[in-house]
Amino acid sequence: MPISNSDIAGIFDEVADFLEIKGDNPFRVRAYRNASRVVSGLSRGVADLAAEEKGLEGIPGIGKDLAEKIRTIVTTKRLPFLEALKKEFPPGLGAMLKVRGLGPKKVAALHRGLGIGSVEELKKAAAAGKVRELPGFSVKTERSILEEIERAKAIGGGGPGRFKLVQAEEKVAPLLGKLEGAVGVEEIAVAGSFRRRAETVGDVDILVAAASSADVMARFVGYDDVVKVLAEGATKSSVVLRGGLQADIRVVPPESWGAALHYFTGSKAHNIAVRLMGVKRKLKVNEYGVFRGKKMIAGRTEEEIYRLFGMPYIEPELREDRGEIQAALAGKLPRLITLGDLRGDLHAHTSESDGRFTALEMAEAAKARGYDYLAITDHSKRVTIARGLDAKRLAGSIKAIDRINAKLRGFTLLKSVELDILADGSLDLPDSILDDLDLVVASVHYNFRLPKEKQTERVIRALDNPRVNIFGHPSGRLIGERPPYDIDLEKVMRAALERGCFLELNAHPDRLDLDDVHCKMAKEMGLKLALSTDAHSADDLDLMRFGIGQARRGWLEADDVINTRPLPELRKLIRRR
Ligand code: DGT
Ligand code: CA
Ligand code: CA
Ligand code: ZN
Repeated sequence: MPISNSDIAGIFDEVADFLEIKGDNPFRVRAYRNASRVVSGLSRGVADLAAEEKGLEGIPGIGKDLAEKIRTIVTTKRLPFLEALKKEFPPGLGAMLKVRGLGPKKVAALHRGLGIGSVEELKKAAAAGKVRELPGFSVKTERSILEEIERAKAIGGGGPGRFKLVQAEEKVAPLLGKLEGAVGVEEIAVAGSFRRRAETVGDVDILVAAASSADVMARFVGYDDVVKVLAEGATKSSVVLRGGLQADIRVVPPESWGAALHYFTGSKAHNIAVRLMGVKRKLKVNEYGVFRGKKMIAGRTEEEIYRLFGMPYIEPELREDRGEIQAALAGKLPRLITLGDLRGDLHAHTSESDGRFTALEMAEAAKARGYDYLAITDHSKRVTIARGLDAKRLAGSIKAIDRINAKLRGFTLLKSVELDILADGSLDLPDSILDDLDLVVASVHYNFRLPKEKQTERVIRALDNPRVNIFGHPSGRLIGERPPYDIDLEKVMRAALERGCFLELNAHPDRLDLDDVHCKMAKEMGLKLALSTDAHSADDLDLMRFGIGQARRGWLEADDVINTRPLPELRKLIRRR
């Protein structure tokens, strides 16, 4: 299993952090940061390039020394240089870098000035009022350090111990490839939170049906990417993969496949609810099957188990004990949306702002995915770091899109913008230019710390403008990195419904914003959502699968999502005036 670009980028980032803590030459630090960025942006695997003569030397920003280090990482999966560097510091120092607001410089100051070497020690020192005495720190930074440590615990998702679904997918796909060919394997699936498409997973649970387990088990514990074997047995084992993700495997006899898949898919709450239904009928439900006394009466398939209890099949995304069992019994399960229901994507960036491809390239990529339309939503001027467009540049883009549309057959680029909502709820561009657009997505990118009431009013005021159609990434969270801003989303949803506009379900796996609970809330109040990728490259259009997972967790059907409509219907649906 070759090492991935993101693994290599992660190693370089770590080198840069530790060099900076050490006080090394800033140019050297920058070279590693730059290399990390370059490597993670490459569309080809660095491991492949390393195998070619001069393959690495052609990459901009990768000099001879870095190319050598990449070769070392690719062949040995380690970088002794980094390991030696880390040994110069206490082992808990790396975790301090993950506290938001603490960069290498602050961590270095805390380490040098107070001998702090871990998050625990930092928390104690901050609580004791010692941090404020360091040069460059204040009572305010001390307080925010304490808040951030607490917050990191509270977010959970993506934080210590949990991984985003996209990270788990990257690690699991090649591992499954390795296991699939094993002797005697009849079925293989990833169960657990991964199968339920939860936004983060604690570990991955691989389930195998096989008459004999020896080969598949040997392949699992012997897999290249395993850094630690936690437990090893004939039918179950656990390992830690490179990067820290834990994988569990269970091998079951084929006749128990359905029962085991049901059990290990969970959730635990759903399992308990089903088991209780069994208890009422004097049946035992476990991972081997459903039993009356010693006789197994169901368990080869999941459908068989649900049928036994008078229910149709319940999709994994619904299995959270949030009413799915009652709905199934009443014949009222939703017909969950699928990727194939979508006719277009309503949020995409191009190289005009912070995307990587032109509008034409994005159009071709969207068309190749079977879509009828794609909204080009580059940033507006306030978002300077993304080279946001002013009215004049946007007018230029509009003309360019008209020219592209004149050439495209059976596909339409929608003229749009991701319009920044300013602190007081006014909009970043004048109405006159917005009138020339097909659609406006408005989002918050700054002033996250307003009090809840102010934040809510701010957004609703933006929605008051009849040119606004969609409120983008409504909570502003970044999974595991940034909590939602304080906002009354229910109130915003009602306001959107009254005004004939929509909220976005941003499908990007770092956002998945709205969350599943708010998706369901929207559906129940009759508010439809726009399901969009926020693509910054052509490949990003494929991130839609994460949004579909989230939508399904939120019980959404095709009808609940506006971009399942053919273009003429979509146009009618979003018209406000
Ligand atoms: P995670 O890993 O924290 O993201 O969440 P899950 O749901 O993947 O949980 P995990 O890996 O601990 O266990 C996988 C499944 O196994 C879980 O969804 C349901 C089942 N399971 C685990 N422990 C129990 C239990 O104590 N009772 C029941 N009924 N099921 C359990
Ligand atoms: Ca799990
Ligand atoms: Ca597990
Ligand atoms: Zn965007």
